[in-house]
Amino acid sequence: MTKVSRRTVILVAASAAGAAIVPFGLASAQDSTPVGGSLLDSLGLPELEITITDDGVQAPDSFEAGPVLLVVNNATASLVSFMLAEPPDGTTPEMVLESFARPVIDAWWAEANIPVVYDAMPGQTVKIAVLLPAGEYQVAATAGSPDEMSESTPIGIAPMSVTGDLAADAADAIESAATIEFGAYEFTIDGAIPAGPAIVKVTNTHVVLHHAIIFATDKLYSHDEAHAGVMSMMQGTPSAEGAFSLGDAPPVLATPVIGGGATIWIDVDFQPGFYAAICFVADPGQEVPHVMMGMIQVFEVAG
Ligand SMILES: [Cu+2]
Repeated sequence: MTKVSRRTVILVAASAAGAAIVPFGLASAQDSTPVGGSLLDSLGLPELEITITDDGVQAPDSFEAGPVLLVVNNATASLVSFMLAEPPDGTTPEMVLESFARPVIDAWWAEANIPVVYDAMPGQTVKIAVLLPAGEYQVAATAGSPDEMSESTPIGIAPMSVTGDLAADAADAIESAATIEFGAYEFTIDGAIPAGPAIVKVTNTHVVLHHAIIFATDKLYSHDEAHAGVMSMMQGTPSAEGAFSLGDAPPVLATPVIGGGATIWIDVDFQPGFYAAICFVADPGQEVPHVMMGMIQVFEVAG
C-alpha cells in the first residue's frame, strides 16, 4: 500500500493513474486554474500574504477573521507544501513542523482547525479564498521534490493570531457557481460546475482531512464503475476493456486539503467534458486512501 501524505497527493494520484512517477507536480495539475485572471482576485477581499523563502515563513503576526484572500508566494527553488492550522492544545510549533514533514498524518490533525494545506511550485504564487475564523494559528512550510514519497525538509513555522468574529453569513459571502462538499468518505457536488472561469466553493463537513483530485474521463461512468476502476488500478490488476480508467493524463485540478469545518473558494477553468473527483488522503495514522472507501464522484461539465 502506498503511503499517502498531504504533500505527495498529486504524485499518488499520478501513480494511481499508472503514470510514471515524474515531477510534473502541481504545474500540470492546475491546468484548470486560470493563469491570466483570477475571479477571486477581483473580489477585493483582505489579502493575507505569506511568503516562503529558504530562510523561513513570513506571515503577519495578526489578522482579522473573515473571508480572506490567502496569497502564498513560494520564493524558493523547491516545491513547497504549506499549511495554515490551529493545532490542539499541547501541540508545540516544533511538533507541528516535524509532523508536517512526515508522510503519515499524525493523530493531532483530526483535532486541529485546518483551513488549508496546499502545495506551490517553485516561484509560484497561489491564491485561495479562505473562510478564516479566529484562532491561534501556525503557518508552516516544508520543501520536497515531487518525485520523492519520503519525508520532506522543514522550512519554518510562524505563529499568527486571528481575531474577531465571523459574520453569520460569512460562509456565503462569496458567490460561487457550485459547491464541492467533502463528507464522510463521499463528495456531494451542489450546483453545476460550469465550463470556463468560475469560482467553486469547497467545504468539509466531516472531521478528517480531505481534498479532491480531479481527472478528465472519456465518458460519464456510474459511481460503481468509477470506484471499481480505481480500485483495480490501485491494486495493480488490469482493468477490463472499456472500464473506467484514469489513463496516463495528469489530473486537471487538485483542490487544497482542508480539515473538518473548513470552507474555501477556488478559481477553476474547466473544459466541457466528464470528470472524476477522487480523494487520496488517508485518515490520521492510516494508509488507506479515502478513494478505497468509496470517496470518488463523477460529474459532467456542460459545454
Ligand atoms: Cu478524503
